[in-house]
Amino acid sequence: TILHERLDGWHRITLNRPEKLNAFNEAQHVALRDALEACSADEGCRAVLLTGAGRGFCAGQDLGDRDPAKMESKPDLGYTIENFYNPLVRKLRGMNKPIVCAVNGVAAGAGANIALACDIVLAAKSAKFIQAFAKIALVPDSGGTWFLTRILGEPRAKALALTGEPLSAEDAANWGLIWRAVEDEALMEEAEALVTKLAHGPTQAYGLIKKAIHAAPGSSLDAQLELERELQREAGRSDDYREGVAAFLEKRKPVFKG
Ligand code: LHQ
Repeated sequence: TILHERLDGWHRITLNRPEKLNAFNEAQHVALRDALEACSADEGCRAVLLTGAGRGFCAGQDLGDRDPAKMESKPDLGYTIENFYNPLVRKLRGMNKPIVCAVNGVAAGAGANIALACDIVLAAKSAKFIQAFAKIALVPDSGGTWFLTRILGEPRAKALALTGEPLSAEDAANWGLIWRAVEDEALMEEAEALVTKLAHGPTQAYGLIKKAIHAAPGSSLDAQLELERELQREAGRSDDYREGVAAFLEKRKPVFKG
């Protein structure tokens, strides 16, 4: 259900059910969770690349898995959210190293919102982001209502969620929902270059940067200034800070150990 490659300083995780556009069943959830936990635990892993096999990134929940017509009682989707999607979004956001998402094709339903939970999102120009939920009478989940409203504001968030209309990668980039839309053929090369660069960066500082940025929308300026002070205190004690300054003064490239 997934491919997990341990590369030089970083790991690539590929959702791998291409015949279903990498829609999630429980096995894929468990495999992804295990892979992300392995990335967290591996000190040699300083960045993660998440992508999908085949022509799609992820079509959200595998709807074939749960045909309500075949169910005896009404389903409890809250169970699936609580046990699989919410922990996944928390894991992606909470990972103390950067996660790049290379959206290689359609990202629909929870698949779209899982991409948005990653730190830097690159998408192939042919990819589309679809809040498909309302089409099957559901509500955007996996943080969708939060990400869309925070990033785009109510008007666009509501229109995307209510209509389920696809958003092109280029519009997503122009709207500030993702980092960049790139030519399809260039996607993997660009994503690998980015994740390689991050894998050579000051990993601890990156973790602190994520923390600060995640806290910002819910904080007052005063609270955020205090948080920045504390995080800077921590960053300033790192070997990488010492190396960064030394390299600057010696006019050479820093060698960060993470
Ligand atoms: C699929 C799927 C899919 C199974 C394509 N499942 N097979 C949380 C908690 C619990 C329950 C419910 O949900 C959630 C969160 C959610 O994610 S809800 C949203 C679920 N996702 C969707 O509603 C998206 C459904 N898929 C689509 O609308 C289309 O497939 C998109 C727009 C993604 C792609 O369209 P096309 O490029 O035209 O491809 P296709 O529709 O022909 O799909 C290719 C194959 O993949 C096809 O199988 P087949 O055997 O006919 O070749 C699809 O049945 C299969 N597939 N998505 N979610």
